[in-house]
Amino acid sequence: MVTWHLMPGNHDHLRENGLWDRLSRTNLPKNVHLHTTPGAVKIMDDDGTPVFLLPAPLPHIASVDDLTGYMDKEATPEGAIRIGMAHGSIQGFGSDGEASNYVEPTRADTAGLAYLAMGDWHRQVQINDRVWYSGTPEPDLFKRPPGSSGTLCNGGTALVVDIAGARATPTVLPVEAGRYRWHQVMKTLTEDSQIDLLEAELRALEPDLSRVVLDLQVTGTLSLAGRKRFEERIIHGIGAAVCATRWQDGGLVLEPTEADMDDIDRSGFVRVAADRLKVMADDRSDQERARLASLALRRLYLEHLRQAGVS
Ligand SMILES: [Mn+2]
Repeated sequence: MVTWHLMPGNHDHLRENGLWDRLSRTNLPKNVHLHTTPGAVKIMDDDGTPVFLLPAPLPHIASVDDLTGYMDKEATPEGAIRIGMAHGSIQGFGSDGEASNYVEPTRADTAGLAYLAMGDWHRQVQINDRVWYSGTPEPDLFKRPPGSSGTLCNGGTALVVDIAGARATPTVLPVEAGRYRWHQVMKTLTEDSQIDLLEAELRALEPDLSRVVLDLQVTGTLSLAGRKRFEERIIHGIGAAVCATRWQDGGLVLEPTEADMDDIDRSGFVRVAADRLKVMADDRSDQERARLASLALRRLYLEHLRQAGVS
């Protein structure tokens, strides 16, 4: 059975009558342990070697002091395996808006820790041989790893850490833990034919599309026929295949072609109206009017296809 050691972080920090008080009053399963105060706690014996956990729980959302500082002087029996647990930022590592609750990157060495388990950053990051961020077990935001050219977002991972002895270098094995796979796809469409390519690309994101949570950001220009195809193949087709979606297609501009206009009508008053809408849609001097005209033109197009029995 897995034994769980839980500790307050910044978003669920310690406070009176808060989450942790409520948790401790419930009948927690025997294999769940809460660590709400700093200090070495013996958690097991490994063939006679005592194993101590040194947690650094967060008493506030943000602390100025390095809460792992106490570990340097915290006594444990000679030869004991010391495992630190902290939540915050190791400075000097991509402070992309995540830097708070600073933890000294050399803490594992100064405090004689076999391993320091870090939380807060959602992606998996190795700081050094003994200090890792495991990453969140499920992704929870559309954020791709820095420098990544792929579409997969952070999170959904865990670490299996094997500690052979008090000062042995731990063996760290990244494992996939997440049920869902979050992908962020950004695309510029300039030709209708690219819709089929985009569909193929999205269908190839994962072998099991029902695990995919998709953020699709599309910009570019499409004809009315292309826009219709985009709705059918991507928004409805892909939307039905994946678990959840976020569409951002506000940057997709409609550029009706002559064929689109002929599909609406070749002549007569409807065509006259469509032509006038097209002129308004192309006139960028009035953005709001252009947007409404474009919307109206799209609806007119779809309505006429529907009435003609094409769609
Ligand atoms: Mn956090």
